[in-house]
Amino acid sequence: MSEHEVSNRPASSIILLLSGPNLNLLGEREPDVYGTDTLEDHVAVATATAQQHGLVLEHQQSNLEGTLIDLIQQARGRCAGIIINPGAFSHYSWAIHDALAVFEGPVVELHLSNPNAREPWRHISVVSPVATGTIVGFGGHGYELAVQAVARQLSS
Ligand code: CA2
Repeated sequence: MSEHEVSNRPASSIILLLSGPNLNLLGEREPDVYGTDTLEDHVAVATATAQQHGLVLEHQQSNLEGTLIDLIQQARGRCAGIIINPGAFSHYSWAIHDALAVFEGPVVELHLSNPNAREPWRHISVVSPVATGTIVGFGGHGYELAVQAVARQLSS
């Protein structure tokens, strides 16, 4: 590329994977709903998929809404994309909605289960309107799909 050509490639190759409340318990309880894999297992899949695309995956889990918001804010200008499973915050955290709304890169909302097929209160996501796209109901495979989706968004 000459010095006058403009690249569409983002300056950063970091994908931030955020896991919300109680996801640290994966593999311990409710295997019928969330499977037997641990969060560590899912992060390993996401990390390997990112590497295949020349990207670097960073993962953070928090049970605290404010911590997740701080991490989203700190990703601005530093990370190329965000994958977030906001857990139950998906259904009522307008503060996470507002933080994601000002992130400049692609945002994938990820759920292990399909909340739309569960209790009515899980049918609403306040995060979905500010996500580039949403992946739900594919269990652990969703982590691979989410990284692939971000990689495709970044290369288009
Ligand atoms: O399906 C998903 O990924 C969810 O984000 C999981 C959240 C739930 O509130 C959302 O509606 C859908 C809950 C995560 C709690 O995970 C646990 C794992 C093991 C034991 C207990 C909870």
